[in-house]
Amino acid sequence: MRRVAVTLLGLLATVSLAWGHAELVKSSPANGAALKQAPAVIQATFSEELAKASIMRLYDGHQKLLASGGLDAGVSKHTVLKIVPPHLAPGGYAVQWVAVSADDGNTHKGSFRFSVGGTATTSPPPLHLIAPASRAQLKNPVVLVIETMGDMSHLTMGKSITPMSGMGSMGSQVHLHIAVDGKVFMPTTDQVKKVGPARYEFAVPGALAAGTHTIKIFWADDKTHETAGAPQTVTFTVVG
Ligand SMILES: [Cu+2]
Repeated sequence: MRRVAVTLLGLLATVSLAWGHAELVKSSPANGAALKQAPAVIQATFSEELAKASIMRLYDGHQKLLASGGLDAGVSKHTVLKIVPPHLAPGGYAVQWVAVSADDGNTHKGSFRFSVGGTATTSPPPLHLIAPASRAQLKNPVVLVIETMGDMSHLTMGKSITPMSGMGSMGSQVHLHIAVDGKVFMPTTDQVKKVGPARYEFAVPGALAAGTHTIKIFWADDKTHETAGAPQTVTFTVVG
């Protein structure tokens, strides 16, 4: 008698969904998704309420565990598993989930995959040195004109001190380096003046001695500060 009542309640609660099996309804990213930017959050929605023991794990392309997560506390119905991943570099990822049904403890496993970036979207935007012209004869101060379609406010060291840094720098992993005769400057956002739709000026600090100088500009990796894009080099002469 009691058993029948419980079963009926269960049926009512789960409506027409499969009994005792939490099925994956949808995920974000979707299975097979090719994302331009790394996801800030990974979520999987199931067909029924899950027990706390449910877990979801994120692996990189080398099967290395990157992060794990459980029930999404932000969703009142316990049907969503969530992972807040670290920043994901371009590559392929797999998410494995173990869904434990809240009602009967049945376990169901599965996985989905997605990828981040492609060469076209994750390599830094092209960088061009418009001025000084090669072999130009200049006077101090030497002002560089740089052309890039990239948003310089997200591509300079200054991004780390803006309040929106976490969001702003999400898609970029590089910052501008300017090497003057081998001495590297990492301009902050306010040291790179926007002078056109895709043009920026940078005034070389101090006065350069009369003679020949070489300037190299390039994107550098945010973590290693190593060259992350093709450098642009110009050699010019400062006349006294
Ligand atoms: Cu740097």
